[in-house]
Amino acid sequence: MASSPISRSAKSTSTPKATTNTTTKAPATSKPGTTSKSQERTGTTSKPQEKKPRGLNLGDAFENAVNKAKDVVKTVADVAQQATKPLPPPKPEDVGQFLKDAANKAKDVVKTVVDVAQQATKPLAPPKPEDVGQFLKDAANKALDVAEKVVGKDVVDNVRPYVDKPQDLLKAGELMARGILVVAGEALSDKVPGGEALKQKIDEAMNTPPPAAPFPEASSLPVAANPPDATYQPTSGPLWGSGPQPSQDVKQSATLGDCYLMASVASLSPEAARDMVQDNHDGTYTVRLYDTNDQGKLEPTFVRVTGDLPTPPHAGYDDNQKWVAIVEKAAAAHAGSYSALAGDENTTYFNTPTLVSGRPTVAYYGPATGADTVYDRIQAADGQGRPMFVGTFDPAEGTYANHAYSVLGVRTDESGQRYVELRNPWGSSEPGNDGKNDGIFEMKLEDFVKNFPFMAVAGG
Ligand SMILES: [Ca+2]
Repeated sequence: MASSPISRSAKSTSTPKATTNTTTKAPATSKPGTTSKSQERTGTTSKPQEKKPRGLNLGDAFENAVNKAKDVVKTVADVAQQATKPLPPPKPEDVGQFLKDAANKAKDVVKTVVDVAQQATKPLAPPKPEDVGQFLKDAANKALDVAEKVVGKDVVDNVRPYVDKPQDLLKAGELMARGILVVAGEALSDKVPGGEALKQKIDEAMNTPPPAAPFPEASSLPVAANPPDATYQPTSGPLWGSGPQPSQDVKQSATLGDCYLMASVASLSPEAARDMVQDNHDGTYTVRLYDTNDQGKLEPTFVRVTGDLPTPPHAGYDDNQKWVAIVEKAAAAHAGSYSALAGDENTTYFNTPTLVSGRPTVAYYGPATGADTVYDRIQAADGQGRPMFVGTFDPAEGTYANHAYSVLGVRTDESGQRYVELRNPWGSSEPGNDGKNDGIFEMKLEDFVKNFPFMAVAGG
């Protein structure tokens, strides 16, 4: 089980195979902001985990389990405190920071629960491991009692069955994390004090355009160094070709697991895509991204890159257009490396709709948010060209596990059946047979909520 819902790269495309150096995880050393994010996350993790010798005796195991269980309760209690503390007067830009904090804490919960699960499932010697199992079960139930006050009974009820199966606590941790992300969504509104205010902030954020951000003169921007974890070749093709058509142009390759970024880019409107890249006509391009600064305020950042692109390619490009590969290169330069874009535990992947649109990202847990709200939110976001993606954990209905898909829109047919339109960022490999293997496919709304419980939407 992967720790991230979205880390899969394309299995098979027309692009060359990955080489070792392009997929090796590299530390993001050249971008202080990226480093500090992972440090923050590490810093909020409850306590350093002790290295344990082989052949634990029950006393040590029990004591460790108690400590870990306490950490679970403490972490969940921290989340509860964070979620229920009085909210300041509405400022849409603060929502992004709140989401980031909530998600980081959720990740900490997952990590702690995973640690507990590992402790619970590894063979214990000497006897009576069932005592430890029972203790862990009780501890998990206590933690869930706390979580229930934060995210609501309906969410926690999804998790409780896993408590009886310690080997599935990892799954429980993931579910809980996704549930806690609902704290940043609408399910919070009628469950905890301050929820209604947060919902208002989300509504405001949804309707607030990104900050105005005209491109600066190219000559005023330094040219960013090529991200270090690729080899490059010069390119001469046009930036746009006949496009942009994001839902056709994006072709995630087999060489990089940045599906969440590619899925977000593919769900941009053509106008938004054209508006985020400027051809400087000197062999360089300026890409406008958005990130939060040290004060948690969302602001534009302009990254100027050359037209040299990785070989073998990451995002696909050809002689007709290369804007997607340019955006990907700028995002990699911003993150410090291409590998920093891959969906691993050091990636704030859910925030990519914000990165490319300038709007705060709201994460939904569909089963708790409800199909009607999910439908309405997709429809509203699509109408405003706001990017969205969904992440999978398990393979279902012909989709891949640990992968991100663009959400392109919704429709209702004559019989009242509602559908969601999705796209695999590979630009191929879709479930069903709609006559065109372009990655775009439809799914019934009820199946969508079931199969894609986690949805990230720019601006909610
Ligand atoms: Ca299709």
